[in-house]
Amino acid sequence: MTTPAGAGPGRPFTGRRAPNTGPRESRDQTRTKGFEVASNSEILALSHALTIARTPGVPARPNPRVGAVVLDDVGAVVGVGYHRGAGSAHAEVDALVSAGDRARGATVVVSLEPCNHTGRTPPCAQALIDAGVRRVVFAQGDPNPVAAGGAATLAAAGIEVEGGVLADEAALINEEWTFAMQERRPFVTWKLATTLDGRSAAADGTSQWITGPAARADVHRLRARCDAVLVGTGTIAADDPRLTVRDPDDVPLARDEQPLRVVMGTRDLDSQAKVFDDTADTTVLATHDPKHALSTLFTRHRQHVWLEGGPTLAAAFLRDGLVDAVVAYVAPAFLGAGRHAVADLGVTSIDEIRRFELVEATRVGGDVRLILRRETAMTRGAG
Ligand code: AOF
Ligand code: ZN
Repeated sequence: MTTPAGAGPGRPFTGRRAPNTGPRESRDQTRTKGFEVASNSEILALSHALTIARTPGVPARPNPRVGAVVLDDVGAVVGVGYHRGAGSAHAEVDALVSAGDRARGATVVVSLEPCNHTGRTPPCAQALIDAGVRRVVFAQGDPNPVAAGGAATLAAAGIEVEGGVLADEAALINEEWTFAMQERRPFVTWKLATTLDGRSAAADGTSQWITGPAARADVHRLRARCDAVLVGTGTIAADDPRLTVRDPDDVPLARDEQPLRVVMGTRDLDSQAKVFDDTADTTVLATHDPKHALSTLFTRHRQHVWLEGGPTLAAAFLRDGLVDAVVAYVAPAFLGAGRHAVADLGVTSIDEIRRFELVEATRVGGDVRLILRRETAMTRGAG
């Protein structure tokens, strides 16, 4: 199977471009007098912190991946730390522990603005103040309103603070988390498998299999990176899918590692449907409104929805502009009749076409996988 560039462990497969990295004012506010820019050793330490943040095996959700480095006054590394997942120490605290007494008077370089809140752990801003650090350099401003404000707290305590250094690179480490925090809804990736003539089932409704085994294994790999798999009630009735993440031998991941299965719509469901088995958690959202479904999922701490269909649900999301990325598996095959991959979008004229930006085209077994992103003002002008 082809492993695409940009889809290796630790990199969001959907992304190339950094999302916005928080309000501009918060960056300017955090700059204190006398130190206009980060030094070379700080920038080097920051890129080290970004690498540590991506330590393999660290979960990408629900918390961001964060790395930190402690430098003494000649720029030598005296401590490193990273966050290992919700409930464990934040990166700054992990690095302070590793530096011990050498943290006093030191510079702490961290990939995310230190938090200001008591969540699962106490506020890092206070921990940095208590440790007696002299200076803090961070990359991404914290887009999470619950935790933000650490830079101002540090500055008020007399600590030099520099923010926004390598901010775009840092935001890419936690792309979907950043998006969800900023937009107050999960990032949506729509997955479809289609023939060249845009069909996802034959005239009699059969759809297994349009794409080959490599593409199907790829779906499971990418599905595992999301925290919710969303389908409409129509898909449950038509296909009775399991919607779990399974390995190539069809063995499912442990239940607590499975994305939440979400069925939306108001049609009655058979309680014996496979989606209600105990391989993974399942929730039913009795709504047809994509916006409503996404805001409900956001309140349930979902940050990345994998939208699997069917055509009516996909059309509803497309019409509302709520598809952020598309993963399309295209089989070199034709059906000529049968269910379309997407239902009516209300487009009657070519100037209303729903166009995306093509990010990647990769051969996967005997099929092609296209990765598309929402078109932005920047890419529209680029031609
Ligand atoms: C992390 N790791 O290294 C930093 C974080 O409620 P909590 O304790 O889980 O805090 C989570 C929030 O804290 C997170 O959304 C982010 O805004 C902030 N900083 N979080 O998980 C870290 N520095
Ligand atoms: Zn923190």
